[in-house]
Order: sequence, then structure tokens, then C-alpha cells
Amino acid sequence: MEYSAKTIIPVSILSILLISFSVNFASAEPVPEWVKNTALWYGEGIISEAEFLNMIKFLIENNVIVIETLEKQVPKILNAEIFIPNGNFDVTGAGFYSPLNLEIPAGTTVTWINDDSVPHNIQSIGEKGKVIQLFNSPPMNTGDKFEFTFEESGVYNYFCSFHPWRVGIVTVS
Ligand SMILES: [Cu+2]
Repeated sequence: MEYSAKTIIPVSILSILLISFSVNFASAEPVPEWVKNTALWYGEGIISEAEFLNMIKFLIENNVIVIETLEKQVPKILNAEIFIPNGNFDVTGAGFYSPLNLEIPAGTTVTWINDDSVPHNIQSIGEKGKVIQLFNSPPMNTGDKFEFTFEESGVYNYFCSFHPWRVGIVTVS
């Protein structure tokens, strides 16, 4: 059986309302007696829709009907850091990026921090080890930071163009 647009649209609206609001009728405030009459009169066509809606407005304003909006899903802000350690420039030393292979979920903002005594940069490199324009920092002095947000999963390599023996990896899942 095919669902016509007429069927689907009201169902969608209902779903949106169910997701958007949680109506709590079990409020501390009792339903006033006159509400029964107003509802009855509206049903019988004695009072107008505007009057009926005013009644509902009254019930909401006086906490007889409590509408609680559900907490919005705030996207998690993901952050990670990679340190360029002191001595990183030294080809004979063990000053690897820390961590050397950073593993993060997609959407993470990575901040590189230069903790070395000399300037470095961060240059993304492609499969053949050549610089590609994906994340490319200016020269970073000691204490400088550079950040990039990885939106897509994959394995990303980078190096420092001043010290190309220093290659690091960011793995995004
Ligand atoms: Cu460097």
C-alpha cells in the first residue's frame, strides 16, 4: 500500500511535536473547574476557537500544562593535542611528535603546539610524501599553536618542511 502525501505529512508533524516537546500533565496545579465548561462549550460550538485557545494559553501560563522542551543535543566538542617536543629538530634525537600517531574520531579539532626551541611548521603530505594543501601551518615559533579540524575519516600524514625527517600521523575514524 502506498502512503499518500496526505497521510505522511500529518504523521511527520506529529513525530516532530513528540520529539520537540514532552508535555507534562501531572503538574502540581489542579485543572480549574471552569475549564470543563469551556471545553464543552467549544465542542458544542458555543464559544469560538480563539476563546478555546485562550483557555489553553491560560493553562500553560498557570503551569497546569507544563511544556518542557527536551534538552537539545549539543554536539560534543572534540579536541586533541599534538606536542612538538623539545629537540624535535634534531635528526639524531628521539623528539618524535607526541603522540606520533594520533587516533581521533571525525570532527576532532587537533592543536599542534611547538614546545621546541626552534621554529617548526605542519604541512600535510600526500601518499608520495609531497606537500598537499589540506592543513598547512605558517612557521610556528616556540609556544605557537596551529589547529585543524578533521571532518572525514582517513589516515593523514604530515611533516615539518624545515625538518622533513619528522613525519607524524593523524588517524581519523
Ligand atoms: Cu621542524
